[in-house]
Amino acid sequence: METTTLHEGWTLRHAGGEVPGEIDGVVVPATVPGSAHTDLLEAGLIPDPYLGENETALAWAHRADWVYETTFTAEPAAAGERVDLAFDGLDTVATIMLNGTELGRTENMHRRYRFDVTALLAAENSLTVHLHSALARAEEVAAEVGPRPHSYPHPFNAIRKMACSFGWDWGPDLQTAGIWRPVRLERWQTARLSEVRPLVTVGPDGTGRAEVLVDVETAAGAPSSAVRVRAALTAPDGATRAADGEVAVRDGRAALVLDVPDAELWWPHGYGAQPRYDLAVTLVDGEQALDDWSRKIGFRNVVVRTDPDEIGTSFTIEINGTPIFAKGANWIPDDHFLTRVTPDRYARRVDQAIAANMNLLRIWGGGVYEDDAFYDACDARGVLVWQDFLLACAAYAEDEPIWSELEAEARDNVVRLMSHPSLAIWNGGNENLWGFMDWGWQPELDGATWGYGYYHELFPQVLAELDPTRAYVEGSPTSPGFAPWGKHPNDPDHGLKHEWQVWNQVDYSHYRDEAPRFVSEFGFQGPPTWATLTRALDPDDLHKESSAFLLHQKAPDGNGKLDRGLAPHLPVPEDFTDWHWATQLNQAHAVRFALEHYRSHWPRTAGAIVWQINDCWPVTSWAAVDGDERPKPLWYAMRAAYAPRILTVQPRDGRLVVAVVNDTDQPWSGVLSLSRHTLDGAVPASSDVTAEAGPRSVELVDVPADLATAGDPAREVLVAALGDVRTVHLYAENKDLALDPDAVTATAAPASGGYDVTITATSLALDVTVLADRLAPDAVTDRALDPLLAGESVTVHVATAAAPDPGDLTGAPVLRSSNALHAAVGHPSKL
Ligand code: BMA
Repeated sequence: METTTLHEGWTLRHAGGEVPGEIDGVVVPATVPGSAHTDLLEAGLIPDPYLGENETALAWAHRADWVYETTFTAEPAAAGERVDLAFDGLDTVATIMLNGTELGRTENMHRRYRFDVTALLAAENSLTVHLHSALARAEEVAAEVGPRPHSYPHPFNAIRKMACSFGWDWGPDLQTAGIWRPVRLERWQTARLSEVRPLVTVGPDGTGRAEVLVDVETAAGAPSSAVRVRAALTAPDGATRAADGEVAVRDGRAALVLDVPDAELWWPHGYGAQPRYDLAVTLVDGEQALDDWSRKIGFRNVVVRTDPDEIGTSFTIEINGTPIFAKGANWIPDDHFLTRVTPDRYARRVDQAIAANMNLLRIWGGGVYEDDAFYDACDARGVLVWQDFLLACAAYAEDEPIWSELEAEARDNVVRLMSHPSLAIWNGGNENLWGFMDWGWQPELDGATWGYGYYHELFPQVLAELDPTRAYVEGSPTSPGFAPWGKHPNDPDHGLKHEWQVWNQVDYSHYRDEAPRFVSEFGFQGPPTWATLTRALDPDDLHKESSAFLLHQKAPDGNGKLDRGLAPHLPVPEDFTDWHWATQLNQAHAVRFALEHYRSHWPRTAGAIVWQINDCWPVTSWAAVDGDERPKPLWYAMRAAYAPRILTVQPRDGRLVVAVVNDTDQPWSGVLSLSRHTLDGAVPASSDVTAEAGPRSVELVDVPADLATAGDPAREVLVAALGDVRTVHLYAENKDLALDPDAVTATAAPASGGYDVTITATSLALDVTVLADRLAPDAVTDRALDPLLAGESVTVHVATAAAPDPGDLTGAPVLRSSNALHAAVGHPSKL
């Protein structure tokens, strides 16, 4: 097999649809892989779609058609040689022409395509890809098959293009068009490996088993009897041969089994290491190698336990027989312009997940099946991947052309991704079962298909046939055994729950109303970091009612929900700078509140997947890491709440308890010290109790009566400490505390790679944070949201290559705490 990428010499030309004068008939150099938007941006013909109100100004692009064109030289096919033109991704409605002959038409960005061009290839070749408006095609298909209910204005459910291309409650309405994944020529003789499927499991005795199933495509007329498949596994040390084998290809297929006694097992982060074996597969004809394929695999078993119990039905992920508390976040495309997401960018995001103590990312169904680089990053670091099939927040027609596209896409991606040990769960889609039950679709559907056939039949059949080693769930949320008009898909006692009452309707304290079995979505909004916000908005637009700010706040009544969510908990400031900090902080508090509650209910609650880890542009959203890759205060709160060992004070059955949450393999025992502290450091009551939480378990320790309530809830906090883990529990809402607005003093000095800011509290200070990105856009701190008791200090390291004035790191608006918000509004106790 000889491969030549075709990424050079491309141009982009406008080919239809009403566009502004400067775009009409334009021809610009094009980047492949890429998109029309990024090419036009590069050519200086459109403004940056992510800034100000440019998104609105670019709405014309929804209906534009484009032509990508290149020429290339090639050797015409030799006798017996086959030449294929392979596209890994076309976005979306494409007509492909080689030397004036139409090769095919496509309308699914989630599939790979391959065309036999043996007879067409010449010395000089011209390749064109005509891209038609995906929105126009979606509208056409919707009219043909009959409209189906969907969220948001455009019928994204009628076309196999990333749903959030059409706008979402955190994403811009910019429909890209382009050749979004690599394109190449492949020349081969006799035969090639068309599909390699490793089924990787672990036997009861610890033997690792890789069953390698191979499909071979044979060039027309070529004999296949001498063609054989060899497979070899190299141990994680990179040198030792772990197993090998060789078999003949019969009827285009070959299967062999590689057994590795006492295999080193792959584990999620926090449970063990991530050893990976190199699997190399070679197709040979006698001694001549025809084609090869290699991937890193990992030995592990994945099961999701959905067992009836006295509460309802569990949903617990087990890896290698060990039940896991899933500490997760939902993943959306990391840049709306997908081709900007490099392997390094994926790695940075997955590193942030690991650094925040996560062990799972869920790829949400309105996005894409990501590049292999994403799953590689998760394989190497031990992040379990839960992959949605790409259907979200809509009813999907089960008619043609949609059914066949979904089947082809499912087959293609199940096979493409199955070598990755991190891939644990396939899921039918996002909120489509729930939408059918509760979102008023049924009168509109009037008996028409809505997608159940995909979730209940097609996807499980495809997985049973191609990759039965992963868990499958019909939808998120769902209750195991869900059937339309049967069990409600969002029942907290059965299977998966999306908790969206909080944020949309009720205060975050209501997270405690339920102890769901597994929460696969919940979250709370906050604005992006200041550096990201100010990159996107002009200074004049830096207030929450500006039309530019509101274009970057897509949630219905988003600001209203932010303000209503803030008022019960923190002082509500008028000034925008203070409001920005307060709403970021409230986001962090809300999610931490939920996570500590959920973790305290392990093993009843067996997972939490925060909506959402990342953003795809600068926007106010639920994300922990904003669109410019900067961690928001929420990220630090998640890191704390997902720490292997936490203490959290919770009401439980009318008592106050300390939940000693131990997500490690060692028991966690010792003297749990409990004390009431006044704001200025006196300790009116304290008590020591013995605590012992077994491995991977939670112990609830009653708080003695004289510590369960405060003498003065506005002036005291409860401090619980076990070993080096401590938590500070408030007896009253933060807004009702008599916090001293001037409780902290700080000094800053240059330190390796940046600055150290040492902050000291004269009386209780909460949520001490250095918002260093306000001074230097590259600045990141190693900690945030620290509580300091009277007299305590903390040193925050600010990593930056810039040289801000150290004095600016020691005061507002950079050095922040929740005390500062009391200063901003003037606390009642001070009036
Ligand atoms: C759920 C998700 C997303 C959405 C989020 C926030 O519906 O599945 O569709 O962005 O809530 O509203």
